[in-house]
Amino acid sequence: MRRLTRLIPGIFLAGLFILFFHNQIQSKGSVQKEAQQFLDSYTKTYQKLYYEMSLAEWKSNTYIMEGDTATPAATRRATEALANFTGSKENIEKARYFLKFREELTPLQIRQFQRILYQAANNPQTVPDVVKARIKAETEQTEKLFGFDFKIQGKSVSTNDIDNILKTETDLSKRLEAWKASKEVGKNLKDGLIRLRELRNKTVQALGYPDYFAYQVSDYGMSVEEMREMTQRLVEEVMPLYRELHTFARYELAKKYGVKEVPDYLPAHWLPNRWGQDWNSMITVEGYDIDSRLSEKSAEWLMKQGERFYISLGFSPLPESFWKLSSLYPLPPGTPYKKNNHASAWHMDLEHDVRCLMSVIPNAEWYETVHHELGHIYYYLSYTNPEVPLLLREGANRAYHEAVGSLMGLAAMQKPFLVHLNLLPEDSQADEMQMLLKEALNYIVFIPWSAGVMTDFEYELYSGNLSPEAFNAKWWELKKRYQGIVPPEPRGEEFCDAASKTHINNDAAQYYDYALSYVQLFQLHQFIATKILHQNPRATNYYGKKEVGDFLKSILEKGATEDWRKLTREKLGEDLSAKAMLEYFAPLKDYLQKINQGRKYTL
Ligand code: X8Z
Ligand code: ZN
Repeated sequence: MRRLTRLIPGIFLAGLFILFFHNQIQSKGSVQKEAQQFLDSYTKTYQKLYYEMSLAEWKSNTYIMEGDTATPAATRRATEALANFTGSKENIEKARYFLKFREELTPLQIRQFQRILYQAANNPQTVPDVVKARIKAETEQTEKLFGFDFKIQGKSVSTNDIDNILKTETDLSKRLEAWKASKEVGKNLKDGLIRLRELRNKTVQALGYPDYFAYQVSDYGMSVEEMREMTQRLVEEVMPLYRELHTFARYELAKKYGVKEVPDYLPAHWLPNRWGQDWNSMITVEGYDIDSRLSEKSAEWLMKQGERFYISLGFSPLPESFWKLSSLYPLPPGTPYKKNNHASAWHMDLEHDVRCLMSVIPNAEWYETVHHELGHIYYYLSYTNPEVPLLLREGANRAYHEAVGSLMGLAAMQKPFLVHLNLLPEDSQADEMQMLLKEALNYIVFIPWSAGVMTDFEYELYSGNLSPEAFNAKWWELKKRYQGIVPPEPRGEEFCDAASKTHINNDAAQYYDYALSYVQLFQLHQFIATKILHQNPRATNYYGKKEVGDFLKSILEKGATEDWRKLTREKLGEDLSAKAMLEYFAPLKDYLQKINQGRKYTL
C-alpha cells in the first residue's frame, strides 16, 4: 500500500515533469524557430538594402563631380532606406522581445539580435528627422572632403603630390607651402563637423547612449572610461621610446633642413606626413632603400604582389570582380571629376562583391597600404562562409579588422622577405638597428597620434561637447602634449586642422581601433614568428608558409561569432597587451639614448 500510495503520486509527478519538460523543449524550440524566422527575413532585407547603399556610396566616393546633384541624392535615398529599416521601431521591438528569451536562444542568435540593436542605435526611427539630417550632412561632408581641389601656388595638386613633397623636399619654404595647402580643406569642413557632432550625438542618444563616442566604444563591450584607460596606458607605455624618437627627429631634421637652432617641438611641416602620424620616410637606411626599389615597379605590380603574398599563405586568388570593379589607381590627369583619395576596402553585398578604393602609386607607403587593404578583403572573404550569419560578417572587433592587413604590411617589409622578392640583394648589409629605427618611426610614432591626439580630440568633441571656438586650439594642444608637434605658424579658429583628417569626418569616434590594432598586430606577429615559424620576429619571411595562413584563417573565418577577448586568449594565449610591441623595439632604446646623448629632451 504504502508502496502503491507512494508510487501513484510518483508516477503522477513524473508524468507532470515529462509534460512540463516536453512543453519547455517545445517552447524553447519554438522561440528559437520563431527567432530564426525573424532573423532570416531581417537578414534578407538587410542584405538587399545594404548592397543598394554600398553601390550608391561607391559611386559617391569614386565619382565626385562639381554640380552633380544626382549622385549624392541617390546615395542619400539608399542610405535612408537602410536606416529606416535598421532603425525601425518594429525591428527594435522584435530584437528586444527575443532577447528577453535569451536562455532559449542559441549564442549565435543572441549575437545577431545584439547586432541588430547596435545598428538600430545609429538610425533610430524614433527620431527620423535627426537621422535624415545626419545622413544628408554626412554625404555633404564626404563630398566636400574628397571634392576639394588642393592647390599649391594656384596649381591643382593631388594628395599624392603633396605627400611626395613632404617626403622628399628639403627646402623648408616649399615644405611649408605644401603642408599649408594640405590643411586648407579643413576650413570648409568645420561647419559640417559642428553639425555632424550634434546630429551623431542626438541619434544615438535616442536609444540611450550618452553620446556618439560612447556608442562607438560600446562596440568593444567597453565603457568610455575603460577605453580611455587603455589608450592612455598605451601612450604611457611607449612614451620612453617615443621621447627618444622625438629627440632624434628634432636633431636629425634640423640637420637635414640646415636649421642651426634645434626647436624644442617639431614644426608640423618638418615631418614627412601631413598629420605627423608616420615618420619612417625621414630616414633612408643604406642597403634597405625600398622606396627607390619600389619606384622602379608599377602600381599594378604592387597590387599583384600583395595578392601573391596572401595566395602564398594559402588564401585564394581575389575574385575576378575585385579586379574589374575596384578603383585602384589615381585618376588620370585631366579627369573632370575626383574620387576619395583615402584607401578603403568594401564588402559591398556581404558576400563576394569585395572592392578596394585606392590611389596606388609605386612607393613604400602604398606598398604597405596595399597589404593593409587586402587584409580587409581577405577578412571579408574568409568570414563569408555558411558558418557565419550575414549579420555577424564583421571582425572579431574593429581593431582585429585593422590588424590583419597591417600585420602583413609589417611582414612584407622585413629583410628576408624582401630578399626573397629580389627587392634587396642577398648580401644586403643593411644595419639592423637602423631598420628597427625606421620601423619605430612608423609603429611607435603612431601610438601618441592614434591613442592620444585622435582619441582625445574625438572624446572632447563628442563626450565633452568641445566648443567650436576651441576646435583648433584643442587640436594643437593635444598635438603638442602627445606628439611634441607644433604648428609652423599660428593657426586660429578659422582653420579646422582636425578636419583635414579623413576619419574625423567619415569614420567618427573610432580611431583608437588603429591604436589597438597595432598592439594586436605585434602580438600576432610575435606568435607567428616564434610559435609557428621559429624565426626572429625582426627578420621573418612568411612567404609560402601555409601554417601562417591556416592560423590567420582560423581567426578570420570566425567573423564576429565569438567574443573578441575569448578569441584573443584562445589564439594567442594572452590578453590584449603592448608587451609584444615593446619587446620588439626594446633594443632601440639604448641605441637611441647613445645617439641622443647630450641632446636636449623636451617631452
Ligand atoms: O585609414 C587607414 C586605412 C584605412 S582602411 C588605410 N589607416 C589609418 C590612417 O591612414 O590614418 C591605416 C593606418 C592608420
Ligand atoms: Zn583599414
